[in-house]
Amino acid sequence: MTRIHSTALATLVALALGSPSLGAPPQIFGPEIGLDRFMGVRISLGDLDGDGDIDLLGGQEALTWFQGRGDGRFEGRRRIGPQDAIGNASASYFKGTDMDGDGDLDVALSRLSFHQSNYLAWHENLGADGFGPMEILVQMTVLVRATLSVDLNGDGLPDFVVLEDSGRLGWYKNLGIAQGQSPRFGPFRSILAPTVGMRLTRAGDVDGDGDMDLVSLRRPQSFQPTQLHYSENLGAGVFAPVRISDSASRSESSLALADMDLDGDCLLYTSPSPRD
Ligand SMILES: [Ca+2]
Ligand SMILES: [Ca+2]
Ligand SMILES: [Ca+2]
Ligand SMILES: [Ca+2]
Repeated sequence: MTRIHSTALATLVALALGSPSLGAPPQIFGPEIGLDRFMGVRISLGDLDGDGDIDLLGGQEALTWFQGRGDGRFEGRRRIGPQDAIGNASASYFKGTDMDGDGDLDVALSRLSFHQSNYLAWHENLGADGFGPMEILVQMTVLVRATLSVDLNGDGLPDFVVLEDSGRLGWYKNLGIAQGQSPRFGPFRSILAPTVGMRLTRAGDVDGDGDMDLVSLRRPQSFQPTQLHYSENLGAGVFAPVRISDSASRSESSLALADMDLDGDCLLYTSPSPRD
């Protein structure tokens, strides 16, 4: 993996190219701890039951979660949502996040398909009663490549970021919740015009000013190098014109933004395509 500091796009781009000054990453993780009885390919972490330790949300045939024991191990596989409700199988994206602002982690998810309708949805956290049935929040009429749940306007309510198949990037604002109802969402707000070759988008406070910015991975053609598209959040979900790194020397297939060393910097991690 390539580790990229976030303080300036120039730095970000330089490090994406594999700057020799980077050196080896610090050894910060202990030995691997196995997860029994779980074959899911994607996970999300969060304190779903509010007991102070991290639980594990995983996607397999349906969304399930494991209660954290507080020692890095997990137990008690449980399904998200009732057995007889509309299924969340094949969720393309899922994350434990407080969609309704009541203090507990709900599950935000999306389902993306070339053959069926695309939607953004949630399962409400009902406390001791588990999670409610899946409820669709936004029905989308275009093909969508990727989604994220993140608060872009700083009001404490997670919004949805959507990267459409056309390469158009935008977001749906979480308008909050009326008593006993699901969160309402505003109309699509465009951030980037349709752009060929957009692959995925990640969110993080790249410039350290307290709001969530967006970094997207673009590969215009299969034989061309990858670009990073940086969209700076100017506040309240208004974005500056995109800034592009156009000189990546190799292809990248994945991207993550996180403060892994907890020093307040948002770091950007990329990894090359397995074919390169
Ligand atoms: Ca927990
Ligand atoms: Ca909640
Ligand atoms: Ca918000
Ligand atoms: Ca920011």
